[in-house]
Amino acid sequence: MDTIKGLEAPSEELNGESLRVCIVHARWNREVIDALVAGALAKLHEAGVKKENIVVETVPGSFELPLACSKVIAGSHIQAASNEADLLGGLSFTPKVPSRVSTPAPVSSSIASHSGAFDAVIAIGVLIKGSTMHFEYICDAVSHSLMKLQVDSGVPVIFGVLTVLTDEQALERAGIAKGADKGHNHGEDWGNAAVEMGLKCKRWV
Ligand code: DLZ
Repeated sequence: MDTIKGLEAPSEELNGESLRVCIVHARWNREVIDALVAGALAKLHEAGVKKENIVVETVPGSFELPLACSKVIAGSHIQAASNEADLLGGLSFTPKVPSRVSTPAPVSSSIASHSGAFDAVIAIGVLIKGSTMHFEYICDAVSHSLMKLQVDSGVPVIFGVLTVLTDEQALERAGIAKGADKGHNHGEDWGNAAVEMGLKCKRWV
């Protein structure tokens, strides 16, 4: 036996057609990020999550993920985008909100809160260790903050942050390694985890 590691499939079939999911991803190490986001999206679609109920937001680096996810969960990003449109001269703005959320369009800045807009959030980042302690600090801060956010908010926040020592490890975990063995795309697992946790947390309220 080579390894005992890995994720066993859930015992029930998971139908994500009622779910609204937000992916928030960093832009550092973009090649790997893009593969991971594509893997997560593929599994969301496969599970039946509707295209119009999936929102993708980006932030600069992994360090920004916890705050962005907390804003997305609170619905504040919709308000912010609306204000941005006002600042741009009142351009008509259609918010990126899943269609089941009752939001009039175009949005006005009177919208106070969209709490409950998403059933699950997937935070995706790629942290590759360098020669300083930067990596350790960010890994620690981000993982703790994302865990706290999901426990405090009750909304599943899927930990889609690769914390790896080398570029090769990052490529392998995104299924795009250079050799014959491409590795495994962990983004797919995160998509599946979002569907499973989104459904279970709806049931467990
Ligand atoms: C600064 C930095 C470094 C050195 N490395 C990474 C990385 O490997 N992955 C990542 O997502 N972000 C990195 N960042 C950027 C920080 O996450 C953050 O965006 C900046 O420190 C600004 O807050």
